[in-house]
Amino acid sequence: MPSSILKDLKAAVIEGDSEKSMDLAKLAINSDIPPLDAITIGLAKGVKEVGDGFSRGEVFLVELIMAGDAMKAGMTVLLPLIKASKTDIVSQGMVMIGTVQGDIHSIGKDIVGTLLETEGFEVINIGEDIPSDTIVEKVKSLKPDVLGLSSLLTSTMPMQQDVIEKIKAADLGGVVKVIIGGAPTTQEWADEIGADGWAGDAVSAVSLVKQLLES
Ligand code: B12
Repeated sequence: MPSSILKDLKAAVIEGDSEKSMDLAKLAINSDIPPLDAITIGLAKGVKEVGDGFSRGEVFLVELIMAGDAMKAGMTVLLPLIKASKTDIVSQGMVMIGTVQGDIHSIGKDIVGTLLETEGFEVINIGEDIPSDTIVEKVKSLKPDVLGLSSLLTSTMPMQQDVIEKIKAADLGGVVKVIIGGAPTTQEWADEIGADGWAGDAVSAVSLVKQLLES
Protein backbone atom coordinates (compact mmCIF):
# COMPACT_ATOMS: atom_id res chain seq x y z
CA MET A 1 0.00 0.00 0.00
CA PRO A 2 2.62 2.66 0.93
CA SER A 3 4.68 1.86 -2.17
CA SER A 4 1.60 2.20 -4.38
CA ILE A 5 0.90 5.62 -2.83
CA LEU A 6 4.46 6.68 -3.64
CA LYS A 7 3.99 5.47 -7.23
CA ASP A 8 0.68 7.34 -7.43
CA LEU A 9 2.33 10.52 -6.15
CA LYS A 10 4.95 10.21 -8.89
CA ALA A 11 2.19 9.62 -11.46
CA ALA A 12 0.16 12.64 -10.24
CA VAL A 13 3.18 14.88 -10.89
CA ILE A 14 3.79 13.33 -14.32
CA GLU A 15 0.11 13.94 -15.16
CA GLY A 16 0.43 17.50 -13.83
CA ASP A 17 -2.59 16.92 -11.59
CA SER A 18 -2.24 19.27 -8.60
CA GLU A 19 -5.48 18.21 -6.94
CA LYS A 20 -4.54 14.53 -7.10
CA SER A 21 -1.08 15.36 -5.80
CA MET A 22 -2.56 17.08 -2.72
CA ASP A 23 -5.09 14.29 -2.10
CA LEU A 24 -2.37 11.66 -2.35
CA ALA A 25 -0.07 13.67 -0.08
CA LYS A 26 -2.84 13.63 2.55
CA LEU A 27 -3.31 9.89 1.99
CA ALA A 28 0.45 9.38 2.42
CA ILE A 29 0.33 11.17 5.77
CA ASN A 30 -2.67 9.12 6.90
CA SER A 31 -0.79 5.98 5.87
CA ASP A 32 2.20 6.95 8.06
CA ILE A 33 4.54 7.48 5.12
CA PRO A 34 7.27 9.90 6.30
CA PRO A 35 6.60 13.25 4.54
CA LEU A 36 10.20 13.48 3.31
CA ASP A 37 9.84 10.05 1.63
CA ALA A 38 6.59 11.20 0.02
CA ILE A 39 8.53 14.13 -1.43
CA THR A 40 11.77 12.41 -2.45
CA ILE A 41 10.53 8.93 -3.44
CA GLY A 42 7.14 10.10 -4.71
CA LEU A 43 6.79 13.66 -6.02
CA ALA A 44 10.45 14.30 -6.92
CA LYS A 45 10.69 11.10 -8.99
CA GLY A 46 7.77 12.34 -11.08
CA VAL A 47 9.24 15.78 -11.64
CA LYS A 48 12.59 14.23 -12.58
CA GLU A 49 10.93 12.01 -15.19
CA VAL A 50 9.14 15.00 -16.71
CA GLY A 51 12.40 17.01 -16.68
CA ASP A 52 14.24 14.19 -18.44
CA GLY A 53 11.47 13.97 -21.06
CA PHE A 54 11.68 17.75 -21.52
CA SER A 55 15.43 17.59 -22.17
CA ARG A 56 14.85 14.85 -24.79
CA GLY A 57 12.25 17.07 -26.45
CA GLU A 58 9.44 14.63 -25.65
CA VAL A 59 7.65 16.88 -23.15
CA PHE A 60 6.27 20.38 -23.82
CA LEU A 61 7.03 23.37 -21.61
CA VAL A 62 3.40 23.53 -20.50
CA GLU A 63 3.71 19.96 -19.17
CA LEU A 64 6.90 20.90 -17.33
CA ILE A 65 5.06 23.83 -15.74
CA MET A 66 2.11 21.62 -14.77
CA ALA A 67 4.45 19.02 -13.26
CA GLY A 68 6.23 21.75 -11.25
CA ASP A 69 2.85 23.04 -10.02
CA ALA A 70 1.71 19.53 -9.07
CA MET A 71 4.94 18.97 -7.13
CA LYS A 72 4.50 22.28 -5.32
CA ALA A 73 0.84 21.45 -4.54
CA GLY A 74 1.84 18.19 -2.87
CA MET A 75 4.59 19.99 -0.98
CA THR A 76 2.07 22.48 0.49
CA VAL A 77 0.57 19.49 2.31
CA LEU A 78 3.84 17.76 3.23
CA LEU A 79 6.28 20.57 4.15
CA PRO A 80 4.18 21.89 7.09
CA LEU A 81 4.31 18.39 8.57
CA ILE A 82 8.07 18.29 8.29
CA LYS A 83 8.19 21.71 9.94
CA ALA A 84 5.88 20.52 12.72
CA SER A 85 8.42 17.87 13.72
CA LYS A 86 10.87 20.70 14.44
CA THR A 87 12.81 20.25 17.65
CA ASP A 88 12.51 22.92 20.33
CA ILE A 89 16.26 23.15 20.80
CA VAL A 90 17.93 26.55 20.87
CA SER A 91 18.82 27.85 17.40
CA GLN A 92 21.79 26.02 15.93
CA GLY A 93 22.65 29.02 13.78
CA MET A 94 21.19 31.13 11.00
CA VAL A 95 21.06 30.00 7.37
CA MET A 96 20.05 32.27 4.52
CA ILE A 97 19.01 30.45 1.36
CA GLY A 98 17.98 31.64 -2.07
CA THR A 99 18.06 30.95 -5.79
CA VAL A 100 20.44 33.08 -7.84
CA GLN A 101 19.53 35.72 -10.41
CA GLY A 102 17.90 34.49 -13.61
CA ASP A 103 16.63 31.30 -12.03
CA ILE A 104 13.09 30.79 -10.71
CA HIS A 105 13.42 27.16 -9.57
CA SER A 106 12.30 27.01 -5.93
CA ILE A 107 11.34 23.44 -5.07
CA GLY A 108 14.70 21.95 -4.07
CA LYS A 109 15.80 25.06 -2.21
CA ASP A 110 12.53 25.10 -0.23
CA ILE A 111 13.02 21.45 0.78
CA VAL A 112 16.57 22.20 1.97
CA GLY A 113 15.29 25.22 3.96
CA THR A 114 12.50 23.25 5.59
CA LEU A 115 14.78 20.40 6.58
CA LEU A 116 17.28 22.81 8.12
CA GLU A 117 14.45 24.40 10.12
CA THR A 118 13.43 20.98 11.36
CA GLU A 119 16.99 20.47 12.59
CA GLY A 120 16.83 23.66 14.66
CA PHE A 121 18.38 26.23 12.33
CA GLU A 122 16.87 29.65 11.85
CA VAL A 123 16.22 29.81 8.11
CA ILE A 124 15.72 32.95 6.06
CA ASN A 125 14.43 31.97 2.64
CA ILE A 126 15.05 34.98 0.41
CA GLY A 127 13.27 33.51 -2.61
CA GLU A 128 14.26 33.09 -6.23
CA ASP A 129 15.85 35.16 -9.02
CA ILE A 130 17.74 37.27 -6.49
CA PRO A 131 20.45 39.63 -7.83
CA SER A 132 23.93 39.05 -6.38
CA ASP A 133 24.13 42.58 -4.93
CA THR A 134 20.84 42.08 -3.09
CA ILE A 135 22.14 38.81 -1.63
CA VAL A 136 25.34 40.50 -0.44
CA GLU A 137 23.33 43.37 1.11
CA LYS A 138 21.15 40.86 2.95
CA VAL A 139 24.23 39.04 4.24
CA LYS A 140 25.61 42.36 5.50
CA SER A 141 22.43 43.31 7.33
CA LEU A 142 21.25 39.92 8.66
CA LYS A 143 24.65 38.28 9.24
CA PRO A 144 23.72 34.63 8.66
CA ASP A 145 26.25 31.94 9.62
CA VAL A 146 25.69 30.14 6.32
CA LEU A 147 24.52 31.32 2.90
CA GLY A 148 23.01 28.68 0.59
CA LEU A 149 22.84 29.41 -3.14
CA SER A 150 20.65 27.29 -5.40
CA SER A 151 20.94 27.07 -9.18
CA LEU A 152 19.05 24.66 -11.46
CA LEU A 153 20.20 26.04 -14.79
CA THR A 154 23.68 25.69 -16.27
CA SER A 155 23.22 29.28 -17.48
CA THR A 156 22.77 30.59 -13.91
CA MET A 157 25.55 28.58 -12.23
CA PRO A 158 27.99 31.47 -12.91
CA MET A 159 25.81 33.62 -10.66
CA GLN A 160 26.85 31.41 -7.73
CA GLN A 161 30.44 32.32 -8.54
CA ASP A 162 29.45 35.99 -8.88
CA VAL A 163 27.92 36.03 -5.39
CA ILE A 164 30.98 34.33 -3.87
CA GLU A 165 33.30 36.87 -5.52
CA LYS A 166 31.14 39.75 -4.24
CA ILE A 167 31.04 38.26 -0.74
CA LYS A 168 34.83 38.07 -0.73
CA ALA A 169 35.18 41.60 -2.18
CA ALA A 170 32.96 42.89 0.64
CA ASP A 171 35.25 41.17 3.19
CA LEU A 172 32.43 38.90 4.32
CA GLY A 173 34.29 35.70 3.42
CA GLY A 174 35.35 35.06 7.00
CA VAL A 175 31.91 35.93 8.37
CA VAL A 176 29.62 33.70 6.32
CA LYS A 177 30.16 30.20 4.93
CA VAL A 178 28.80 29.89 1.41
CA ILE A 179 27.37 26.57 0.24
CA ILE A 180 25.92 25.78 -3.14
CA GLY A 181 23.52 23.23 -4.63
CA GLY A 182 21.03 22.45 -7.38
CA ALA A 183 20.85 19.60 -9.88
CA PRO A 184 23.56 20.71 -12.36
CA THR A 185 26.10 21.66 -9.66
CA THR A 186 28.89 19.42 -8.41
CA GLN A 187 31.59 19.31 -5.75
CA GLU A 188 34.09 20.14 -8.52
CA TRP A 189 32.14 23.28 -9.41
CA ALA A 190 31.99 24.25 -5.73
CA ASP A 191 35.79 23.83 -5.45
CA GLU A 192 36.36 25.78 -8.65
CA ILE A 193 34.37 28.81 -7.49
CA GLY A 194 35.67 28.74 -3.91
CA ALA A 195 32.44 27.73 -2.17
CA ASP A 196 32.76 26.39 1.38
CA GLY A 197 30.67 23.35 0.52
CA TRP A 198 28.30 21.54 -1.82
CA ALA A 199 25.47 19.07 -1.20
CA GLY A 200 23.48 17.01 -3.67
CA ASP A 201 20.31 16.67 -1.60
CA ALA A 202 18.55 18.13 1.39
CA VAL A 203 19.69 15.51 3.90
CA SER A 204 23.35 15.98 2.95
CA ALA A 205 22.82 19.76 3.04
CA VAL A 206 21.84 19.51 6.72
CA SER A 207 24.96 17.42 7.51
CA LEU A 208 27.12 19.89 5.58
CA VAL A 209 25.78 22.90 7.49
CA LYS A 210 26.27 21.12 10.84
CA GLN A 211 29.81 20.16 9.87
CA LEU A 212 30.69 23.71 8.74
CA LEU A 213 29.36 25.27 11.93
CA GLU A 214 31.16 22.76 14.15
CA SER A 215 34.52 23.37 12.50
C1 B12 B 1 10.07 21.73 -11.98
C2 B12 B 1 10.99 22.32 -13.02
C3 B12 B 1 10.68 23.59 -13.50
C4 B12 B 1 9.56 24.44 -12.93
C5 B12 B 1 10.06 25.10 -11.62
C6 B12 B 1 8.96 25.27 -10.59
C7 B12 B 1 9.53 25.78 -9.28
N1 B12 B 1 8.79 26.67 -8.68
O1 B12 B 1 10.60 25.42 -8.85
C8 B12 B 1 9.32 25.47 -14.08
C9 B12 B 1 8.26 24.91 -15.00
C10 B12 B 1 8.92 26.87 -13.66
C11 B12 B 1 10.67 25.40 -14.79
C12 B12 B 1 11.10 26.40 -15.65
C13 B12 B 1 12.23 26.27 -16.45
N2 B12 B 1 13.04 25.23 -16.55
CO1 B12 B 1 12.98 23.77 -15.28
N3 B12 B 1 12.89 22.15 -14.46
C14 B12 B 1 12.13 21.61 -13.49
C15 B12 B 1 12.55 20.17 -13.15
C16 B12 B 1 11.62 19.22 -13.92
C17 B12 B 1 12.55 19.76 -11.69
C18 B12 B 1 13.33 20.66 -10.74
C19 B12 B 1 12.97 20.25 -9.34
O2 B12 B 1 12.17 20.90 -8.68
N4 B12 B 1 13.50 19.09 -8.90
C20 B12 B 1 13.16 18.47 -7.61
C21 B12 B 1 14.05 18.99 -6.51
C22 B12 B 1 13.71 18.30 -5.19
O3 B12 B 1 15.40 18.70 -6.84
P1 B12 B 1 16.53 19.82 -6.96
O4 B12 B 1 15.94 21.11 -7.40
O5 B12 B 1 17.67 19.28 -7.71
O6 B12 B 1 16.97 20.08 -5.44
C23 B12 B 1 17.66 19.13 -4.64
C24 B12 B 1 19.19 19.21 -4.78
O7 B12 B 1 19.64 19.72 -6.01
C25 B12 B 1 19.63 20.03 -3.59
N5 B12 B 1 19.62 21.50 -3.66
C26 B12 B 1 18.85 22.35 -4.40
N6 B12 B 1 19.13 23.61 -4.10
C27 B12 B 1 20.09 23.61 -3.18
C28 B12 B 1 20.75 24.67 -2.54
C29 B12 B 1 21.76 24.38 -1.63
C30 B12 B 1 22.46 25.51 -0.96
C31 B12 B 1 22.11 23.03 -1.35
C32 B12 B 1 23.20 22.73 -0.41
C33 B12 B 1 21.43 21.98 -1.97
C34 B12 B 1 20.43 22.28 -2.88
O8 B12 B 1 18.69 19.64 -2.59
C35 B12 B 1 17.39 19.54 -3.21
C36 B12 B 1 16.53 18.60 -2.42
O9 B12 B 1 17.04 17.29 -2.37
C37 B12 B 1 14.01 20.14 -13.69
C38 B12 B 1 14.57 18.75 -14.07
C39 B12 B 1 15.60 18.25 -13.12
N7 B12 B 1 15.94 17.00 -13.30
O10 B12 B 1 16.12 18.94 -12.26
C40 B12 B 1 13.91 21.11 -14.87
C41 B12 B 1 15.14 21.83 -15.38
C42 B12 B 1 16.02 22.30 -14.24
N8 B12 B 1 14.56 23.05 -16.10
C43 B12 B 1 15.16 23.30 -17.16
C44 B12 B 1 14.82 24.38 -18.02
C45 B12 B 1 15.57 24.47 -19.33
C46 B12 B 1 13.84 25.31 -17.65
C47 B12 B 1 13.42 26.55 -18.45
C48 B12 B 1 14.58 27.36 -19.06
C49 B12 B 1 12.41 26.10 -19.51
C50 B12 B 1 11.97 27.17 -20.49
N9 B12 B 1 12.31 26.96 -21.73
O11 B12 B 1 11.38 28.14 -20.11
C51 B12 B 1 12.67 27.37 -17.37
C52 B12 B 1 13.63 28.30 -16.61
C53 B12 B 1 12.96 29.43 -15.95
C54 B12 B 1 13.98 30.20 -15.11
N10 B12 B 1 14.37 31.38 -15.55
O12 B12 B 1 14.41 29.71 -14.07
C55 B12 B 1 16.33 22.35 -17.45
C56 B12 B 1 17.69 22.98 -17.17
C57 B12 B 1 18.71 22.57 -18.21
C58 B12 B 1 20.04 23.14 -17.90
N11 B12 B 1 21.02 22.28 -17.93
O13 B12 B 1 20.22 24.30 -17.66
C59 B12 B 1 15.96 21.12 -16.54
C60 B12 B 1 17.17 20.32 -16.03
C61 B12 B 1 15.03 20.21 -17.40
C62 B12 B 1 15.76 19.55 -18.53
N12 B12 B 1 16.21 18.32 -18.33
O14 B12 B 1 15.92 20.13 -19.58
N13 B12 B 1 11.31 24.30 -14.52
